[in-house]
Amino acid sequence: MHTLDLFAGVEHPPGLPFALGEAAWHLPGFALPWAEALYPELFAIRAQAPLRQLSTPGGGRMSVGTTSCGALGWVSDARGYRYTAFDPDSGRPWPAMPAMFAALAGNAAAAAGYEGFAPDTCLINHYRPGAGMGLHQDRDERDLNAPIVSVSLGIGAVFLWGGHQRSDKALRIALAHGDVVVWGGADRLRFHGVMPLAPAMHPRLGARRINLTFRQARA
Ligand code: MD3
Ligand code: FE
Repeated sequence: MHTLDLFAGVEHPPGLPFALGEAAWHLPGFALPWAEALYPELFAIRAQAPLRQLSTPGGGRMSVGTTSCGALGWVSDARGYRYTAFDPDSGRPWPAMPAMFAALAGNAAAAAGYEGFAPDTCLINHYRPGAGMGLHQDRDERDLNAPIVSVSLGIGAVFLWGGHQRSDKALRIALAHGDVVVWGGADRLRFHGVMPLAPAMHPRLGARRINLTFRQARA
């Protein structure tokens, strides 16, 4: 499979890709060779653009802490969901996307059959035990043909993989540290979510799960 130029010689870890749908792939362990290199980048991003618990248009508050890197960042408030070029908390541009992040996302997309994936944003979701994400669609991006790449780090989660109606029954998929999910095409607008996390410990990240969601928001 694919090796990253920045990590020449690092083989793809074991784990066969699973098709979740006609255009969606679960790549178990794909990000494991990158994980150690991602931590300091994550630390630097959080220092420039601290995690925050966003308000939702419905009047609630996300249980997940979020921040972004890249040309754009995803934000939510009482007015709705959108991408911005500036972090509303600081007024500064979002931290640049580390080359390592873009390379991991591009390699994972290519492994799932999507060549030329060039994300302009990476949403960083930070879960503590008890945090979760209700069923929703990702539809704030301009080009809904571009795929999305999701990287899971830290403690495990149960991912809800739904259909095209909110009421469709959702499959439950265990996502572990290092797992990558890539989806596009006919699966791009599926409802999905994350069950509230059970208490657990990860040797490197402690009692937290970090999900990196790479998107082409404006491209
Ligand atoms: C959608 N984040 O931030 S993306 C989000 O784990 C979000 O933090 C989740 O959903 C998280 O909007 C997971 C993972 C994902 C995986 C497969 C999908 C989303 C999917 C398949 C179809 C549609
Ligand atoms: Fe989503």
